[in-house]
Amino acid sequence: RYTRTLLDKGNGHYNLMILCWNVGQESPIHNHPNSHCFMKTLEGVVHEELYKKPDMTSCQCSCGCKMKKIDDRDYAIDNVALITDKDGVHRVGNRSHVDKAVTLHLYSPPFTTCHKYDDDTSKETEVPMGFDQDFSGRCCGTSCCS
Ligand code: 2CO
Ligand code: FE2
Repeated sequence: RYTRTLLDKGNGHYNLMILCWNVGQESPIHNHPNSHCFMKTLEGVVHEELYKKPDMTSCQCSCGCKMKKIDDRDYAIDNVALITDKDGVHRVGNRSHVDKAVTLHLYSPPFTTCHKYDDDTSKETEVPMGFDQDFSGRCCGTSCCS
């Protein structure tokens, strides 16, 4: 799966992180609870699919209904995306078979769990958002960013 590296905790106001996407890697469909998610592509191209949850009152199947795709876009180097739960939920991935991708993410306020959504049933599951590396306590120049 893609890796998440924490760069800065913004005194508790935001999390700034780098995500690295190997060829073909993608996230599940997920939300960003009560937060603003800014994403900038630093290397490669990432693809975003934007979804809404289906209207469960008109869902005919007792096992649930498919997530509704409402948009689909590529973000090349320096392109910036913004998503909140009001806009929908999304899946992000690197569709290249050749090139890796690197993205910079700012989440304000920070969050530690999100929900993922099953493509076919829209079933929601809470998942912890872990980091593979945490550089937020590193010294930068003469001061330490704790
Ligand atoms: N939100 C996902 C994460 O922090 C990455 S997709 O872009 O928001 O792992
Ligand atoms: Fe996301």
